[in-house]
Amino acid sequence: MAMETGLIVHPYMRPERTARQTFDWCVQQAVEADKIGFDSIMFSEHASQRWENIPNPELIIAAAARQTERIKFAPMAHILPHHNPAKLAIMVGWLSQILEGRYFLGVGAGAYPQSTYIHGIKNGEDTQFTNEMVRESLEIMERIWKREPFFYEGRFWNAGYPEELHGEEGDDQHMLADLSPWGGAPEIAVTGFSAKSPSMKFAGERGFRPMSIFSGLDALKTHWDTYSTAAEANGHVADRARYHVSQTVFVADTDKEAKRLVMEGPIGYCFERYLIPIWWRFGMMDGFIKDAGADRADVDLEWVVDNVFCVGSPDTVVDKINTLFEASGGWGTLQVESHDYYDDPAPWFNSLAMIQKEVAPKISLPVS
Ligand code: FMN
Repeated sequence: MAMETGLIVHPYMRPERTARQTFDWCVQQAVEADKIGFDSIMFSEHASQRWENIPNPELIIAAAARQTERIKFAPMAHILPHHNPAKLAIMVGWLSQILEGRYFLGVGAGAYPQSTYIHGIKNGEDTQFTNEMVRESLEIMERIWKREPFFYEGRFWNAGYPEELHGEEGDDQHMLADLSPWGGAPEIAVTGFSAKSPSMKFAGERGFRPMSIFSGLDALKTHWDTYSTAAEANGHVADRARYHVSQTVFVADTDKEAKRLVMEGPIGYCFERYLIPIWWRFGMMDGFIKDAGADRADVDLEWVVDNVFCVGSPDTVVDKINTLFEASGGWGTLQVESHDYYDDPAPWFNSLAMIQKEVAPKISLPVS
């Protein structure tokens, strides 16, 4: 089976973009990715970052639902400690019904401390309890989706589901709306990041779909080990075909042109000003330096483009991804990191089309 294609939209917009420009670019990408044949598109949820300015992925998903036909959507992820679980369960159920199954649900414990602070959790506090919040929130959501009567008084939230009463013939007041997800329950995905990722363990225990933010081969290997060990211990099959990994990928006709478009375009601009500092701050750069056997002093934008990204002609990108697959064991969906091509989408959409038509069909999971 060939690798599937996805987009992950954070969306890394230049700080001067308006909310309307960001919203339009996100919907435009969903429509184009659907036409090109991408399998999925995910929108992240961040309430604090100027460069990652989607606070409500569900609004973009709803807007794109009517203009797309095949592509599947996911919030990646709803940060569960930042939501009332009953409200979220109802919204997710309704949205997945609107999408008639083209929806899966990403859940997470948190990302940036500023966003967590906005939601009432102080910086510097031991935030381990946010993982407990995720478990409690999911338990509530799953019980609401079952539509059986309960009342739950939890550590963080109270919630319930009422009994459906029997009414008189011709009186519909007793009828409860069915806001459970399409098919009963959505497929759930979890993103892992740190070396000994509790998120990956949780995903494995529950048989959820795993996703890794690419931060070097060691992290990928430990993520899969953690996930598959927890999955097998709990009676789930750990299937690499369900595994999503996000990566920066850009394809053009030649290696030279692809590198120029990345270095001089929106991807280079974003990495210089935002993501290279973030990669240092969150330890991701150390993983890449180790993989390349490089020196910290060597690291600049060009080094990242040559050694970390998958950039080049279709043949070069096929080679780079196949090399990563052989070293890591591979994954089922390449989740391409989206960037701000709002002013000139053509190079970006050309790249996505080449990824779909000329790269993905040539990548298969290694036979184990
Ligand atoms: N999780 C997502 O699902 N989507 C994101 O956009 C996202 N952005 C993140 C950005 C940064 C800088 C960090 C540190 C984390 C981000 N996360 C995101 C959360 C991680 O994927 C992960 O769920 C969290 O860091 C806990 O990971 P762990 O259990 O592997 O330690």
